[in-house]
Amino acid sequence: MIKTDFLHIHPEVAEAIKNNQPIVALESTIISHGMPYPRNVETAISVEAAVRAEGAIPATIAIKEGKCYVGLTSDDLEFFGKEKNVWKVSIRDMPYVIANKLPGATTVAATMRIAAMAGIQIFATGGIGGVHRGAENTMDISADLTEMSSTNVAVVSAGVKSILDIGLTLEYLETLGIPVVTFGQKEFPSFYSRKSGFNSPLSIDTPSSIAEMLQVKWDLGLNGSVLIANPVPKDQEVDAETIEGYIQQALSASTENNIIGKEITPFLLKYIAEHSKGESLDANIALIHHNASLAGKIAVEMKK
Ligand code: PSU
Ligand code: MN
Repeated sequence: MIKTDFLHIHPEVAEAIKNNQPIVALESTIISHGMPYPRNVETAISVEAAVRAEGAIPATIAIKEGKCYVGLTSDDLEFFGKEKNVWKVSIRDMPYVIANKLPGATTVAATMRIAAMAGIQIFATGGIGGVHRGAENTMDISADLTEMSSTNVAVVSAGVKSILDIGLTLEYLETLGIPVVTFGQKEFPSFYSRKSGFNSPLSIDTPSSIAEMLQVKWDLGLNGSVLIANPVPKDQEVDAETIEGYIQQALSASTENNIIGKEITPFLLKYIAEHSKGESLDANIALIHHNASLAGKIAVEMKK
């Protein structure tokens, strides 16, 4: 039995839970370790507004003072965007960071778990972690995937970033029994690009049909997530070859600098953002808004 004293639910979110209103969870690693200050804080605020615009309540999730916070204040968002000593918290980091009352930004995995503790069923982010290039040697597979195999929170992302091995990530999602649905097109998207070269296992065109599928999955007792891949808007796409160039450089730099473990993903993201002169950052922000809107629509449909 989970001790609920580890949960701190923002009053607005608590009210929404009580009234069975639609809620969308949002992560904080993206704020603390995925984007530079101050655009990270501006984005965190505007993404919450995108959820509200669909008629749902946003619940940004992070860890502080020994508790899992579900719903943050604007001061919290500023803190998590600005503060340098914020832990990147995946599942395995939760007990240490909570026991020691450290500030922690939650990854997709930890955000999902905390959302589930609060009874939230849908979550929007930019990109999920997955199977890294070279994982056949490094075994670097994000805990986001294993978490998605067991926790009943659907995830809207812009597909999988090509810092990962997209083909292996799709294979692993299949192994774990996680349905992958692309919204509105047949091809699985690769974050900055609407293309990836891989067909999406499933494709659905309406938020209501996605909501129905989620309901059926969980009514069947099939635990775990559904990955809802939402292609970046056409006018915000970054050319796949341009990005591949930055990714190759970033991967070489990570090898040269001996970056391993939980540091790899933030290192690659930072490298690409710094070297692509803001183009990738603009696309990143646009697609997070786009994902938050879709998650809001699905959350609203799920409550009908
Ligand atoms: N991919 C992105 N942006 C991100 C992340 C991944 O394009 O901000 C973050 C998410 O929080 C994700 C985490 O859950 O990185 C995965 O980290 P790791 O690969 O160490 O599991
Ligand atoms: Mn890893």
